[in-house]
Amino acid sequence: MSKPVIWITRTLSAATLARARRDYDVIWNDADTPGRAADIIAMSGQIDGVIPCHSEHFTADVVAQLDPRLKIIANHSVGVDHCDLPALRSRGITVTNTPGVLSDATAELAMMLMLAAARHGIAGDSLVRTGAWDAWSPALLVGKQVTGARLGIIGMGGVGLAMARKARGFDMKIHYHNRTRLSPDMEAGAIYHDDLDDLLAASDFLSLHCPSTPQTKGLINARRLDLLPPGAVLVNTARGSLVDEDALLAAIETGHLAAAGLDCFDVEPGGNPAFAKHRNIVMMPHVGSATMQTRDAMGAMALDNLDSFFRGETPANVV
Ligand code: 8YV
Repeated sequence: MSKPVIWITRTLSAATLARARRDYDVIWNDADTPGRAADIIAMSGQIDGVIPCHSEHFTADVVAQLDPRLKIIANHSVGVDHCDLPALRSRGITVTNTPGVLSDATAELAMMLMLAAARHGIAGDSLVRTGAWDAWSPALLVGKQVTGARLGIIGMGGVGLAMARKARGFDMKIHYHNRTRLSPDMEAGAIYHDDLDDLLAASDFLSLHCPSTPQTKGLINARRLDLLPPGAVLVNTARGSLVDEDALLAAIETGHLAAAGLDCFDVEPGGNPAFAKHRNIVMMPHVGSATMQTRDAMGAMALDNLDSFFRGETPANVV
């Protein structure tokens, strides 16, 4: 029997590509360029399944033009905001994601951004790197201590929980807001705020770990930034759409926010050029899950989902 044909849109890990080639007829975009709407539509007539990243956008318009041959979108991501799920459901196309396996890597990057933002990581690095470090003073680059500070987490799914675990190692006090309150076991002493505004008032540091949906677009706006204590630090490793970037810039410029650490932006790739002159905004190019171990695990999970589907079973991670 011939193998199902799958399209791998980007450069996944070597282990993922090897396993995919063993079990499927693979069309791999080795140029590693994002699949544009026209590519997705054209390719859909040649493939039974696809492993896309968040860089391939299955909008309602694209979905309406997909060839009926394409039966499964096995995402190499936990976020599915690049997929119009109602449109895909109405076409009977199965969609899966990769929850859990990227939680630690993403939380590690959030910790890195939080610490670098709190302790002037960019300003310090550039002072030494450029040879401009010509004096030392006890007043040099005095930052904000995380030990004993309150960390507010919005979204206590896999990544939020991993962030809480890591931050406890830094003796931070964990507060959180989530659609539903966790069991006492899972809370592990974290303080639940049913009302998001209450969480903000209790967050010396705020880290975002909720999905991007129409309801969470612009969640962190000027009013909500204002509710944070003066000198707070914002960290976003979730999605750029959660934050009103003009409001963030204003809060940095007035000094109400001491610093920010961002892995996600409204416009990707590219980011927000207006942030560049602020060395208290630490930026990374959407690489939260980019460790070798996690890339392998994400690829393996996407392939497990495809394997189940082509065996006629329901994949474990249908969204
Ligand atoms: C990935 C992500 O880098 O999983 C997600 O939702 O945003 C990132 O972890 C990306 O989607 C890789 O395919």
